[in-house]
Amino acid sequence: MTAVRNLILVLGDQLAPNLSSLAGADPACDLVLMAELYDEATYVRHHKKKIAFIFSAMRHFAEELRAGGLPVDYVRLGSLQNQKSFTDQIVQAIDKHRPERIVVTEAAEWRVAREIDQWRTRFPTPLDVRPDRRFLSSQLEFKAWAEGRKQLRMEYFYRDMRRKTGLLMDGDQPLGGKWNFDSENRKAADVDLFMPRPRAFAPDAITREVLQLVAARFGNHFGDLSPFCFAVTRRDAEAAFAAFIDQALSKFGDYQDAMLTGEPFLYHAVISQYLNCGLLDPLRVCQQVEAAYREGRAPLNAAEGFIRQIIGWREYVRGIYWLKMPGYERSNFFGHTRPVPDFYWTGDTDMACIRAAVTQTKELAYAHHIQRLMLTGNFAVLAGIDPHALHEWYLSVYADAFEWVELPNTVGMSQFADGGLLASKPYAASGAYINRMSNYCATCRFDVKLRTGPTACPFNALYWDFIARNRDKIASNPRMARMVRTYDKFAPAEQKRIGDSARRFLTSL
Ligand code: FAD
Ligand code: DLZ
Ligand code: SF4
Repeated sequence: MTAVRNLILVLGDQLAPNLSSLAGADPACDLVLMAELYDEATYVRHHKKKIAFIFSAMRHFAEELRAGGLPVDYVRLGSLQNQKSFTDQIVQAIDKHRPERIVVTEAAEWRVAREIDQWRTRFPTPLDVRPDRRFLSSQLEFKAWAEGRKQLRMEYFYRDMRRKTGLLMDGDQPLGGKWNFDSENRKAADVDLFMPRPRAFAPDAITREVLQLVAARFGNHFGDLSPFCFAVTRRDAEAAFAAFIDQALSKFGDYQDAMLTGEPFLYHAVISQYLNCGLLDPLRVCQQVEAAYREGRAPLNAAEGFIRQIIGWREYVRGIYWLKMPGYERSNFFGHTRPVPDFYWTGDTDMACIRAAVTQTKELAYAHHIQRLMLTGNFAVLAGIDPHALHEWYLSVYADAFEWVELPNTVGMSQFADGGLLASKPYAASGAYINRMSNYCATCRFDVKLRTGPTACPFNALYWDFIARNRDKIASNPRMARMVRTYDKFAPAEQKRIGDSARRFLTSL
């Protein structure tokens, strides 16, 4: 190639052939640039498996583009051409290729979008930033939806998305007569000998090379590198999703909130890492789930529950992120300051539920939603952990963690640090909830039935202490007022025991 017309920068979470930056790309004069960057792998110390997943998926995507005829300048980490950051890499590429224009699909994260925006004034080369059409609601559409509303409740946004996509609709009415079947999705799981497992893929030569690179360069990051079982191509990610539809979707709804010892996946899809980096398309997976429902392969509560997570929650948290950034990442409604405890990294705690969540996070770079929300998230809000430090923890430990989706889930949903913009009440719960939804307590050193004392489940005293500590902030919330009244009915001696138990436990952290 002689003169480059468009230099198309494809980011590590943009591995989709229908990407807006690739539309109209001409193999004769356009060039794709992809780069494995030290700064991106370390701005938080990502789980080793997450780095390996992204690098390997990037390398496979570059091969896919080349097979389709597009030339790709793929810069491997540690190669001579390799720079530390997106900006340094672009400086070098402008110098090397002298493109007429730089084309990129808008970055999903505010940090990267801002970095790219600065190129407009820094470089004479024109910059064409295109919208990310993989999302069903654009940033502008969400802002228009949010404008003038007192409360930004997901449910109303979700109904609009159902109407917009036509998913599970019967004319202008929801199929089955109801928009939301969540009340049917709260069963506790039973031990099931036929529990499905997500499809596992043996590493090919490309992945094996990446695994060696990650072991050598990021060996001191959190998490186990092997076994590595993720899909790293579109074809395999689609096969993993097809297996979910066949084997797990029908129970997805019923057991969405359940937790079970030794069962890290239950009936979850385990596809967020594929959706978030572009290997799976959000609308397409929802259409496949609707088709499974219409063919009688899944009940409505499962199909609706699944589709709501994607066109509802996933789109909604992205909208909130772009509405509130920058600044949202420093929200701290309760003024919490405690550091993230060491056992969030080691799993070394007597609390069986937290130990299970952290251990599987270390092994798999995965925990399902209720483990994130009601175990590690719930513990953090009760223990008063700094939401920003916790946000960095979630952002680094999960293979699916990108700030646009992780931050609102952590700061808004799980920590209530935005004061109730996203969630209508804090997701704070005592041990009784965990005991109802899981079997962790059966093997725990602590007694879930006890409220105070050295053998009592720590969630119990922490829960009531949280209510007492934050009464001024939560008493006016209709969904929390009852808990404040219940605390007020405890005898003063019990209130003192609760405070002492909570303090003793927190001091021991
Ligand atoms: P399933 O339970 O099978 O759900 C199907 C899909 O729905 C998921 O793949 C995901 O794309 C979407 N989804 C479900 N719940 C949510 C949600 N609350 N927000 C956005 N999408 C959702 N999800 C991420 O993708 N990245 C994150 O970094 C992330 N961080 C989180 C941090 C906290 C504190 C909490 C409480 C939740 C977080 N989530 C995050 C949301 C959710 O936990 C994961 O999407 C889900 O566990 C992924 O597993 P799965 O694919 O098996 O999901
Ligand atoms: C998360 C990540 C990692 C670990 N590595 C890279 C990389 O080397 N190159 C790249 O282009 N993107 C990477 N990413 C994704 C980015 O950090 C970032 O999340 C997205 O570009 C979204 O803005
Ligand atoms: Fe967790 Fe408490 Fe149950 Fe132990 S007793 S598993 S700490 S909820």
